[in-house]
Amino acid sequence: MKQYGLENIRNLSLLSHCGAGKTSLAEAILFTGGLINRLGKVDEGATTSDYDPDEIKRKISLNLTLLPGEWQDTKINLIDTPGYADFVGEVKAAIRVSEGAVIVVCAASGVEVGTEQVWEYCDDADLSRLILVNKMDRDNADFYRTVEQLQAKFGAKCLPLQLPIGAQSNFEGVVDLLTGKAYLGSPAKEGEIPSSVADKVSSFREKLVEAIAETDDSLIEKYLGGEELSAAELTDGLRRGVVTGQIYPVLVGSALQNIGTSRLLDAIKDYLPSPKARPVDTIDAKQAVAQLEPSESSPLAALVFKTSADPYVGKLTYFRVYNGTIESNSQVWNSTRGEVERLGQLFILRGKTQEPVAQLKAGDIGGVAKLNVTSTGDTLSTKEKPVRISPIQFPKPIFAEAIQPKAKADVDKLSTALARIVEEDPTLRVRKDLDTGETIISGLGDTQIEVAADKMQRKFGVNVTLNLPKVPYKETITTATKAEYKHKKQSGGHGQYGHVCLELEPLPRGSDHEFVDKIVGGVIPKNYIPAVEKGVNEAMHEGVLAGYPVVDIRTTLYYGSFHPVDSSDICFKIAGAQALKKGLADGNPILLEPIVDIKVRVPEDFTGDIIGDLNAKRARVLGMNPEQGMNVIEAQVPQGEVLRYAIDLKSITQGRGSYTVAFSHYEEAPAPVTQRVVAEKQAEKS
Ligand SMILES: Nc1nc2c(ncn2[C@@H]2O[C@H](COP(=O)(O)OP(=O)(O)OP(=O)(O)O)[C@@H](O)[C@H]2O)c(=O)[nH]1
Ligand SMILES: [Mg+2]
Repeated sequence: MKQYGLENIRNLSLLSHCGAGKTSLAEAILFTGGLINRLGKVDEGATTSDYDPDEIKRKISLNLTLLPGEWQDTKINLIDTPGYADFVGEVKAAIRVSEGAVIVVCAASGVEVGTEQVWEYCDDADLSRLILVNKMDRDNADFYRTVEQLQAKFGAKCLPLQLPIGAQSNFEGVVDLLTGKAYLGSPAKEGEIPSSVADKVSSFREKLVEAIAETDDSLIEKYLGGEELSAAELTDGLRRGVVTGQIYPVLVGSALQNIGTSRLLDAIKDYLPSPKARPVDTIDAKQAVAQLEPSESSPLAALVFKTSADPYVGKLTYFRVYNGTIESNSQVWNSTRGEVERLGQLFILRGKTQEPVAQLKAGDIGGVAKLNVTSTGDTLSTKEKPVRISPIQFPKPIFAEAIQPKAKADVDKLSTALARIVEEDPTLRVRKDLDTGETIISGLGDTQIEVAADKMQRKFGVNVTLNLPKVPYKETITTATKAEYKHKKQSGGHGQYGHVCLELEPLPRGSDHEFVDKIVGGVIPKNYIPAVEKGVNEAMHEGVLAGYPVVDIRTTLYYGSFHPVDSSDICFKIAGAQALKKGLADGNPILLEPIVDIKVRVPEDFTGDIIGDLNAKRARVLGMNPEQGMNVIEAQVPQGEVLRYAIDLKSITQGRGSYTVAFSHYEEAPAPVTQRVVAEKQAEKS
């Protein structure tokens, strides 16, 4: 593939609700551009974009895929993205390196939750948009109904640039309102507009021309004066309208039948902005934001937006060049880390294929293998001008599972595999829970974590099981109590002797544990006191109720005795531990459960359902704040009730809600919870 200048590149993401046909459309685009000679199908696991074995298995996209192509002297860097909500991290990364987007909408399902979501992301990133109403060949497909929905949701700026010829099993082609021509069949043949759509054409063309005229003062004057706008004026005006976000042209087609694809490519080339139109934000050491004008002659500035782990090739790094040129077999400066990075051969990536290139210039996207210091979000630049491009904002994890190696052989490999998986997906985190001892993997949903587990198996040969994390319960006592323990053994020669008396008192929640030494008159010599404390502290790790750590207690050592020959540290440690256990059993122990602060953000009409569900989960609703058609509900809820909240919320709101949780405090668990937890612990033991 030849080198293209800034003006002749289009970087764009395909975005939609899941299953609207992005991957099929990408395949049709590659086929139409002559890059593949067979139109692969998602259902047969044969597309260029969904090449990953996990994608083939699930028949959905899981990763962003680069699919560069050429169309009439323009390089089109197409990025296919997943529609499934768990993989929104990939969507965010793709959007970050795009100037434009094609929003794909299913002609039968219309505007869906995912459509609204990607629209919001495009608003945030200020992306220019084309809308493609896809699947016009499907039963129940309706272009005009879909356009009405688009306008109702996203405004009158969503204006048809094309109209369909026929629909459902009679869908034959598209009419372009600006060229005034029909494009029929696949590959498209130009023809006259059929009489069946002719009357619609003039009214929709009028609306579009008016909107184009409104993008420019001289055009609107001409238009209002009754003059015809020239073809060039219309194209230029529409480009201006798209680039500035004044117009979102609506196109139509069928990815599966490959109808409308070449006209879509024309529209991408003609109307979506080039990299030149979009300066990128940079930050300095003080986080101050500045803008970087895209230019081929400036020093290098490239953003790493994805890292993938290949068990054979190793690490593969995807980057987007904003300024200057990046060369194969060169050295660059990783300005995020402040370190030199050595580059090997650069590639253009298309699905799983890698085409070697000597260099890539500003505006373009490529990849390189086996980098040492670089990870996702880093900027590659020059040491002389070490700019840092604002990194991608990834969503924070909300759903956690405990991950365990299946067999002994998996134990050693687990941590390396986890590290690689997390490097590949910045929306996944791994941590060790110090209370429960479990390794916790967290992300955006259960499917994402299952896919990660599959990947660990396939790529790194590690078999794991996933479970909901254990709830870190704690125990305490409710009444003050005294306990005595004498550890005494006389077995031949040297005996053992340690004797302590403890007083246990409950403390307020959140006090943890205090140990007080009130020994007077040396009834226990000073040098044995630390051993008693150690014994007490160790025994606190495991309560008498269900084996959970004990907190919120003051333990006072007030009396005891010793033996001049038989006493030792170990004897006093045992005595301390045993006395504590006795005291705990006598102090009316209770179970404490962790309570989290939860903030749920949902469209207003779901408020009632959300509150009902939270009440059923024993939550205390603290307040509600309306925020632009959304309602933010704040509550406190036992952690054990919301381990699966990511899944529950998705099903209550069809994916329209989001939430955050943060640990708040511990509270006494109600009797049924205590009984269940104690029974579970006993079952575990026996
Ligand atoms: N009838 C019809 N079916 C289509 C069309 N485009 C896609 N499909 C089917 O719709 C299903 C989903 O298509 P994909 O291309 O995987 O959709 P996607 O948007 O990439 O899906 P995700 O990546 O999972 O979000 C598949 O069964 C396709 O064969 C179309 O134009 N017409
Ligand atoms: Mg897909």
